[in-house]
Amino acid sequence: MKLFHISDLHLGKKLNEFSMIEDQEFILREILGIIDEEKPNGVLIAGDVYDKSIPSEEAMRLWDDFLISLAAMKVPVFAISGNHDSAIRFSNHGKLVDSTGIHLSPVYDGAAKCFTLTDGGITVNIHMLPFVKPVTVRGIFEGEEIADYTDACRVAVRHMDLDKSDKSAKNILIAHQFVTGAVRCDSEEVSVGGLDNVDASVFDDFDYVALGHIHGKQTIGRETVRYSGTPLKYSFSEKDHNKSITVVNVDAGGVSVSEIPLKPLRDLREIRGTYEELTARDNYAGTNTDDYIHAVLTDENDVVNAFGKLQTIYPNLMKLSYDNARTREQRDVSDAVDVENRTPLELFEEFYEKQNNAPMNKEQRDFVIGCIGDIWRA
Ligand SMILES: [Mn+2]
Repeated sequence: MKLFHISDLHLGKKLNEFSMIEDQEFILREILGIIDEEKPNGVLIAGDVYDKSIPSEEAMRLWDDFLISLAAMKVPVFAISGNHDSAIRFSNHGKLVDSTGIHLSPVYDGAAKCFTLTDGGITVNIHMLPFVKPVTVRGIFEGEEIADYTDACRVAVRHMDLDKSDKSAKNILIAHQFVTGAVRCDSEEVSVGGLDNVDASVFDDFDYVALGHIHGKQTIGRETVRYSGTPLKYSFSEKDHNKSITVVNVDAGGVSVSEIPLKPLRDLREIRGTYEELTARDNYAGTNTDDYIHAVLTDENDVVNAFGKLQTIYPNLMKLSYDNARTREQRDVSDAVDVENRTPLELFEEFYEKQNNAPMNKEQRDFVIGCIGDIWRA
């Protein structure tokens, strides 16, 4: 049996004020194409379908189209809500669409939905636990001691219908939590105080844990506790990520994992060099200049209107920064001493050098001398 595991679609997300909707529509079509080719027995979607608890109309349309296509292909879908989703909006019409093979986690009420798939003598139980907070679980199981996220998940798992008597049946959990040890990146929401982590031991009874929440794909402890990561790069900290679908292969021997790479419409990448280098045709010809770009200029002096000029080559330039002596070392620009005994030029030279980590050149020095002369005369 073969299942696809994806998560964190963040439909409707904007990045540096750029709408990603076209990129998201493209990647969902890619995923549908791969599903059509590979014919998995089911698709697990581990939360954060939407970027906002009140999703945009465009985002809702994308999700609707995606589910309709999957239902038409008769591929069962198991999707849970994440911390970015509104559990109630996400599960709207959930019971109604169950019959189409599209299974959406309802608002957590103490019972995790469970479905059984069988194929070629393999039985898999799929347990769906939407994103939960301690306060949610505490409100349902009042007698239980729940101090943190680990307790909340442990109690939620203990109340699941987990039949371990049938040794041949495999149990899979879909969850959306921050499991201790996971490596974060910049596009995730960090909870205040960072106390949202869950100990992986809570999931020991599952043969595979399909996780969402962390945006870089990774396994935690064992190969079968895994984040699939986002299908697209959602921050420049992910520039070196290779996004993919996680494929969960279940056979009599156990569960193993492989990947199918995903190729985006536009990549998100960093380019680095002097302004002259980045604008030289030889250096950008043959690259996809429509990609989302973070340009790092290494010029020692700021280039006037560099952003606007670079945009004429890289229309989707998102971010511009400098890597030079000034930005590499942030010295303290403290008060000047012995002010009375030094000329205005000397004081300005010291200030300039402290701020830029480099002395003024001849041209700049002459310019300052001119300015000081003008001020003196005025
Ligand atoms: Mn997320």
